[in-house]
Amino acid sequence: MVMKIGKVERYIHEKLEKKRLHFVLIDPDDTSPEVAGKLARVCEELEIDAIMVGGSTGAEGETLDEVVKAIKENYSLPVILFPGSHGGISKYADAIFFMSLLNSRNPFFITGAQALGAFRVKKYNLEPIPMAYIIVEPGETAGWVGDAKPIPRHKPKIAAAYALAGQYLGMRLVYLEAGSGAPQPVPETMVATVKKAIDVPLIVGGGIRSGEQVRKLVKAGADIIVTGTAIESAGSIEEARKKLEDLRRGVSI
Ligand code: 1GP
Repeated sequence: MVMKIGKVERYIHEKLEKKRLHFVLIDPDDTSPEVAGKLARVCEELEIDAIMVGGSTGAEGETLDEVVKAIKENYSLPVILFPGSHGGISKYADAIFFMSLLNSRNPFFITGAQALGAFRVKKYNLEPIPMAYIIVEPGETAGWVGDAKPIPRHKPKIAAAYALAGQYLGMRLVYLEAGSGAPQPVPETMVATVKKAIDVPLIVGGGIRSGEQVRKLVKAGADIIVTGTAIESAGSIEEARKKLEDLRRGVSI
């Protein structure tokens, strides 16, 4: 049997033929459905390429469903789940990053949660997109919760080895994660070393707060940039819009 890639993954690949992408992460644990809906409307207007929904703590059940529904009502591009474990599955999303935290010390985050969630993904007809998830220092909450052995910031080769292993294990995306709210993003040298080692698209997230940082990471080789806190922490929807415009400019350079 030949595996077919799904609609959302095809959309990502087709867009990447033309430009680098910017995904916005909304964490249902920090964002009410009402605010999520408003942020999604801004993402729609600015043509943000996709919205990811998830988090390491509390992004589950009704809280998650209501936020995904509010986003779907205001946003026409893909809504992709970014689960912290098998709890982070919602039938209202379009796709799910079916991710394995490759540098976890705990097999639960490498294959355990995936086994517990697999049949629900099938039942809900969610498009699974296999993704290697690699946590870099400091790793923040995702690193602590996921029991990661975070890649030292000055060891880009270790990150590249994990990324290539992920690709050889069949994962079709690699995500380098500094952790939500990290003081600094993943170092550019690490992004460049990983990009050189792999053939699948490279996602970079955690601690990215300005268009200038986005520009540098894209220049280093990031294909997709993820930002969450920068928008979540904006004082108003108008401020969030300005922040998004700034971040987005970095991707288009
Ligand atoms: C976290 O990489 C994402 O999983 C986004 O991080 O909240 O720091 O933008 P920020």
